[in-house]
Amino acid sequence: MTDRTTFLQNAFAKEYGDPGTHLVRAPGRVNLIGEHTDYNGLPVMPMALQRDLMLLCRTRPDSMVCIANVDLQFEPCSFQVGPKIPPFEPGDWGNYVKAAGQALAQQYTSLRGFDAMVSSNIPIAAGLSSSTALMMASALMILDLNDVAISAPQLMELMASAEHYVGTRGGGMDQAICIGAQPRSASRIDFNPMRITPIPVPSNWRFVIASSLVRAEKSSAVREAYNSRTRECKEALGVVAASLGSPEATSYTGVMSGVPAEDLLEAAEQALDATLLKRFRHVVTEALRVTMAERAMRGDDLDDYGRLMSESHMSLRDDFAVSCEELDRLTEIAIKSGARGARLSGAGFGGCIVALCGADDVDHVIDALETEFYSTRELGGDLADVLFVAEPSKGASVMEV
Ligand code: NG1
Repeated sequence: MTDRTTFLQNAFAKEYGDPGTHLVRAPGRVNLIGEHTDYNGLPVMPMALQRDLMLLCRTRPDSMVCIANVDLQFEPCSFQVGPKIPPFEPGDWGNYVKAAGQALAQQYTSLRGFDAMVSSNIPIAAGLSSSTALMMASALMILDLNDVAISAPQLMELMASAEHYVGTRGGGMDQAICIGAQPRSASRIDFNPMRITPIPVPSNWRFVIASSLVRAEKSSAVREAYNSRTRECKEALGVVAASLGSPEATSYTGVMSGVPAEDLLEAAEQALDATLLKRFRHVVTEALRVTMAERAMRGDDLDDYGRLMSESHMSLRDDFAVSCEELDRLTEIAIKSGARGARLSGAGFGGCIVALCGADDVDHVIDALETEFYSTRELGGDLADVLFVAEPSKGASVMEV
C-alpha cells in the first residue's frame, strides 16, 4: 500500500469502524485543444493527469450512501440512492455523488449504497475536472459493488447527462476521458456516438499546467456564463442553418460536413449579429484545429501543435470571451520563455493554462512562470499544486483492497 492509501484506510476506519474493501482511482484531466466544442457535438483532445481522486468504500446492506473526505473543508454527507434524489444546496460537493447515484438508479433497480472516504490531489475549481472525477468514481463504485456490467461508451454517455444534475449543461469530454484514457496518450474524443481514439504523446513533449489562481467555480456566475455560451452556440447554429436553406440541420457536424468552412463562415457573417458570429466562428475553427492538432501530434510536429494551441487561446479570448487577465498573462510568459504554444484549458473564466514545451525548455518555462507570475501572488498552498508538468495517465479503475 502507498502512504496515501494507508492514510485513506486509517481515515476510513476512524469514520466507519471497519476497513474499506474497494478502492477507485479516477484521474483529473487537462484539455489540450478543442474547447467548448464537446457540447456542440464536435471533437476534443484531452489527456488524463497523474493527479487523481481516490474513493475507498465498503458496501452497505441498504441504499444509503455515506461519504466523507480527508479534506475537512468537505463535510460528511449522506443520502439514499434512488431515481429522484433531491439535491443538496448548490455548490455542495455531495451533489456530484448524488448525480451518479440518481442516473444509475434510473437505469438499475434496488442498488445498494456504500460508506466512502475520499482523498483527492486534483486542484479544485481549476478546470482540471476534479468534480467529474468524484462523480465517475462514485458511479464506478456503485456499479462494482452491485455487480452491474455496462460498456464504457454507454457509461460515458450516461454520465455526461448525469452531470447536468448539478446545473451545468456540459458536454461529454470529462466523463469520457476519465474512464477512457490510455497511459502515455492524449485522446481524440468524438461525439454522437461517443468514440475515443488514443494518440501517443511524443516522448519529448511536455505539457506544463499553470493555475491562474482564479477559481472557476461552477456553482455561481461561472455556471450562468457557461450555460449562456451553450445557448448562444445553439442559437447561432439555428440561424446559420436557416440561412443556408437547411433549417433541418440541427448539428454542427451536419452543417460542417455539407459546406466548406470558408463558405460556412461567410454565410455566418451575413446571417449573425456580432456576438453570435464570434461564438460560431470559435466553435467551427476550434473543431478544425482539433483535427489539425491530431495530425501534428501523430507527426511529432511540436511547433505546429503549439501554434494551434495559441490560436485556440486567441479564439477563446477574442471570440468566445472566456479568458481573463491572469490566463492571458500566463500564456504570454510561457510563450516568451520558450513554450511552443499555450492556451487556457477547460471552460475558462479562471482555472489553468496548459503550455507545450520541448523537454529541453521545460525548466526555463517553469522558472519564468514562477518568477514572473507566482512570486508576487498569494498561492494559498504549495507551488507544486499550481504549477506542474502533466503526465499523460490512464483512466479510472476499481480494485479490491
Ligand atoms: P471544466 O470547466 O474544465 O470542468 C467544462 C465542461 C466540459 C467542456 C469544457 C469546455 C463540465 C463537467 N465540463 O469543463 O464538458 O464543455 O467546460 O470545453 O461541464
